Amino acid sequence: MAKVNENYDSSKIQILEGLDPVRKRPGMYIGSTDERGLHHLVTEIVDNSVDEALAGHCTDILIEIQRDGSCSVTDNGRGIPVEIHPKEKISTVEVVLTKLHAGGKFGDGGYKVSGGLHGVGLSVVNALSEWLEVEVYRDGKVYRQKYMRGIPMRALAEVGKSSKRGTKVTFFPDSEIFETLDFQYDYLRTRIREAAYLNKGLKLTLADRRVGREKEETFKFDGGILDFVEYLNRNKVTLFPTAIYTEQEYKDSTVEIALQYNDSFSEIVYTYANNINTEEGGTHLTGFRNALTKIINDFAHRQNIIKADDKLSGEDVREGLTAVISVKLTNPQFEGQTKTKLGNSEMRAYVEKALLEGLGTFLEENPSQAKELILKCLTAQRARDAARKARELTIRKGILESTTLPGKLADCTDKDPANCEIYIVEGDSAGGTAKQGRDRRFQAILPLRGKILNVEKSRLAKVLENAEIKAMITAFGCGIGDDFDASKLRYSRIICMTDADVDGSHIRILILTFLFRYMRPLIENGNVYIAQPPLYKVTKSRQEHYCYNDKELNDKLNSLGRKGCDVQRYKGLGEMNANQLWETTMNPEHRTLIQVTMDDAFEADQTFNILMGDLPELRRKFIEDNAKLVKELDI
Ligand code: 28F
Repeated sequence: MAKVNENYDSSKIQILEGLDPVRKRPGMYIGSTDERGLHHLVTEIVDNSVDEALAGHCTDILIEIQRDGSCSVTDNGRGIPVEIHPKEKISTVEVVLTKLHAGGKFGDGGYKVSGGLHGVGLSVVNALSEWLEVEVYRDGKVYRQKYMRGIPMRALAEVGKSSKRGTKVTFFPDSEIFETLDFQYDYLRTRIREAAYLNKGLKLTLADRRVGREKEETFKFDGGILDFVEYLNRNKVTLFPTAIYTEQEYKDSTVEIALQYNDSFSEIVYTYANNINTEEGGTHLTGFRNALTKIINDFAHRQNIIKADDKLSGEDVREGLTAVISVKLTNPQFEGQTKTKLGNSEMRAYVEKALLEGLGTFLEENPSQAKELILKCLTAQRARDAARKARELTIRKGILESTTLPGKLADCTDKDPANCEIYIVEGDSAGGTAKQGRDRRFQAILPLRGKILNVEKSRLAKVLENAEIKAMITAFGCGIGDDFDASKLRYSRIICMTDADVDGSHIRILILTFLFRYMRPLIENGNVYIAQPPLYKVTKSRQEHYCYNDKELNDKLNSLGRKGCDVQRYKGLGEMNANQLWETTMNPEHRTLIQVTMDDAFEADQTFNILMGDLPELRRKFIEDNAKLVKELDI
């Protein structure tokens, strides 16, 4: 466990400044003021409680979305100290809640944080809340203080007695700052579950207390990231029944690694530093990759499974790998575009040592499984060589560099990608209607005739033989996989337009799986959308009204009065004529598009895997359980 500075006392907090800058430029502190920024407030507070757990003083954290729309976080830690700050002459609680301060709990001075978006602490949340109430349970007493937009209404006061210990913060986000105040249970659920995996044994409970949305779940994983890896692989066929796990301490750092191979062709490696998702990787990831390749090759050579002059590549040893690397250190250096790349050079060696300890021992102690792993890597190497040859010999000459656009594509006249969009339309009839209804200046149409290939279970060479896939690659113009070049993308928006039925959802999932596996930056950059055709048409006295979900239908029927209303339920795009399709689904003035986001990539990955994987009983169950969700799936 990283050594947290135990005798950190309030005088050590270096007061930087008041909270005015936070309200002036909130994006500087929480990234944005949209839904992500709103939820960042919650994760900021939870991070404080997790820090208390890291320090060994907290075992339970409760997160509640209250009926009034406020959010509470309660921990059973030591409770924020209440004594009066020697210099500031206010309680330490008020210092923590009203001053932007440096000196997080990891080490002296250096923020424990990643790029300034993490660990900005309670004061930023306070500044951006219409109101915030803090309760401290400490020394048998209860203390309380209330704030409005970061301004204390009165000094911290003792309000009662209690044998409990800990801190509770309740806040109501400021509608002057945030575009939405509606907390999303599922968004918080993903983050809270992740925190439970990353802090083994820590119990986190999420409860939604809003009327009609009541729900409560508790997350506690005694296996920590070992459980995380097995969860990530839960819908996959794995090489070994349990994940390999190792935890090592070096000086004042902790390294945890969990890994498990599955039979897919993709690699999922999540890395964290002090519980922050280092999406841009860094020295811990480099160390892991170097060591993995070295350990597997050394073992394969020692066992004479591969010739001395032969070498498995990094890609070969990572095919089908699911791994989580979590390091905790006192002075993390975060670099990169979004400050989520770990820069500490010592972590490369620490992770290499930890993996050698963990995986090296496993291979020595389980020779038959080790041999299976080496053979799997050899298969990958051969397949990669075959794909490379195929690509070099034929395909490279073919679609990847071909300039002729697919025949089925009805291109737009504008050639500036920034203005243009392409609709991927299911079926020729809807494709024909879309071609008629569109605005040809900036809207291109690519009808997909057959089912596109399930890329989840196919190697690259096969994927590139599929006509529908080839058409998309050529039409988009940006290449795939390692050849992907976003600057060559011919459209700024790629819009999936499929029927609203389960078939349509399946086609959409196939398209999104292909994009997720072979053109992931399109999703990361927000280029991918899902069109929202209307579900109903309500006609009354020759007036046509379109409704996009059941709630809109009810509201429309109530406002029109149900008498004399004719309601048509759309089964597919083919039931609309060109003008209706334009007005309801393609006209930028009226249409609604869902942007496909990657907030929790591994959720998306899991969903793809359930639907695309080769555990049919699981796919059937998922669709049965989630038919509604699958229909409206917004990855
Ligand atoms: C719901 C959010 O914020 N929990 C927290 C603590 C505990 C201590 C602390 C926090 C040390 C002196 C600066 C207590 N006793 N939950 C939380 N729990 N902050 S925030 O100390 C703050 C620093 O002032 C704490 C001894 N050491 C630390």
